[in-house]
This record gives sequence, C-alpha cells and structure tokens, in this order.
Amino acid sequence: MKKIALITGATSGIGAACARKFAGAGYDLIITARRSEQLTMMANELTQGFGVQVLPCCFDVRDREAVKRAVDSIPASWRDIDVLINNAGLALGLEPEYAGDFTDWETMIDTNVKGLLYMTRLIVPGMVERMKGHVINIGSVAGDAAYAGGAVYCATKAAVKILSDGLRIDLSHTPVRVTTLKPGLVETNFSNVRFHGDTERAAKVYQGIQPLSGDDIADVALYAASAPAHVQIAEVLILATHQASGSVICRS
Ligand code: NDP
Ligand code: 8X3
Repeated sequence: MKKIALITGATSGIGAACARKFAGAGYDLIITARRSEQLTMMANELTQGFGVQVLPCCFDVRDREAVKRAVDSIPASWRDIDVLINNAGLALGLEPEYAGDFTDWETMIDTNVKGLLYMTRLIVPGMVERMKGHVINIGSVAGDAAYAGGAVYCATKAAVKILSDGLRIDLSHTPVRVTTLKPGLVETNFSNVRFHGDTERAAKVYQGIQPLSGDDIADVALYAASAPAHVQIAEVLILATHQASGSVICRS
C-alpha cells in the first residue's frame, strides 16, 4: 500500500533531502514551499528520478488563510497523509536580543512556530480519524540552549520542542506518533537566508568543520517513520562530530 508524506519547505536543504529520501522509499509526496518555480523543478526531479506521484502545493506557511485554502484543495486521493514533516523554517540575523530587527523576529516566529501550528491543526485531525499517522517536526539544537545573537531563533526552536511534546501527549490515546529532530550545523541555504544573502559570511559558518548534510537528517527522519508501529522515536539530537552544543564547535 502506497504511503503519502507531506513535506513543508521542500525546495531546499533538509526538506528537499527528505523529499528525495522518502521518494526513494516509495512514498508519494505532497511538497510545499513559497517559490513555485523551484517547487515545480523539485516535483519533476522526484517524479522522473523515483517514479512516485508528486503533488506540488505553493503557499506561505505564515498565511493562515492560504494554508487552509491549500490544505482544503488537496484532492481526495491525496488526503490520507501518513507522514507530515513540518520543516519549513528559518533564522534571520545574529544581533543581540536588545538590538534585533522586529521584522526578522516576526518572520521567524510566524514561520517556525505559527506555520508549524497551522499545518498541524489542519493535517493531524485526519490522522486521528484514520487512527494512523506520524508528525515529524524539525526542531534544532538551538532549541536546547540560547547562543549569542540567536535568542529569538532559539526560542522558536524551543517552542517546536514543547509543541511536539504537547502534541505527543494529546495524541497518546491514538497510534499517531510525534518525532522532534534537533539537527546541529547542517550545510544548506540556512545561513545565506540568516545573513540576508551575504554568502561570504554564510560560508564561514561551515569553515573548519565537516557539517551535516540535509541527507544526514533525512536518514533519521526516514528511520523514525519506518520504525515498527509500537516504536515512537520521540526526539533525536543530531550533531556534527566536532560540534558539542549550539555554541561549542571545534574547528580545525
Ligand atoms: P533552507 O533555507 O535550505 O530551506 C528552508 C525551506 O523552508 C525552503 O524550502 C523554503 O522554501 C522553506 N520556507 C521558508 N520560509 C517559508 C514560508 N514562510 N513558507 C513556506 N516555506 C518556507 O534551510 P534548511 O533546510 O537548513 O532549514 C529547514 C529547517 O531545518 C528549518 O526549520 C531550520 O530551522 C531547521 N534547521 C536547520 C539547521 C541548519 O543548520 N541548516 C539546523 C537545525 C534546524 P521557499 O523559500 O521556496 O519558501
Ligand atoms: C540551526 C542550527 O546552531 O545554526 O538550527 O542554530 S544553529
């Protein structure tokens, strides 16, 4: 029986890697993001590369009405979603909390926290009704402890951990599972976005250390989704070997 995974933020980085990994395992995919051209390219790549069905869905997770319209427009044959990967997210800026940018803060909170909640609220009821499903939320090592200049981003990822824990409690009478993945340094477009397109500054984040790849995180996501039904991988912290925490990184 074919399974369906819905992955938010599938045009880049960890989300794109999860899309490839789950397609490789035979899942049909609903992939979402804001950039329609990249989404179409990704859909074509997955269809051609893995022979799976792909439904691209273009919307901004911050826009509650748009999220609802998009979810309502999912055709009946795609509605039995087995895995929801709440991945869309970002960090913006690295300024001290007392000097941060209001717009950056609002974008991070609206995307990482409210967007994840909108998706959860709209997709999980179907899982409960079918008594089947799995929510994989992409948190971060940043949610375990604050680091300099990262307070608001760290707070959004701490929120992801707590929202996942709460959801797991609220679903504990059902077979629906909830997993939080907490990656450390993963080389994606993340730092380019954080530094508003300053690629030189972004590259420095990954200097002197072999960072994780999106694929490393996708491996763990697929492992969690493939575990036997009685096994709930609740939380996994995944660090590069020379990273010990959000702020302790040993560079050569
Ligand atoms: P990327 O920038 O490479 O990918 C982010 C994805 O999110 C893109 O597909 C982007 O697509 C999508 N996205 C961003 N904002 C929105 C939005 N408002 N609505 C819909 N989609 C959106 O970064 P990563 O792959 O690294 O990040 C993925 C997740 O992993 C994030 O939640 C991040 O916080 C988390 N993470 C990243 C780590 C890292 O070191 N890279 C470590 C720990 C966690 P588009 O622009 O087309 O909308
Ligand atoms: C992203 C990882 O350590 O750059 O969540 O904040 S970190």
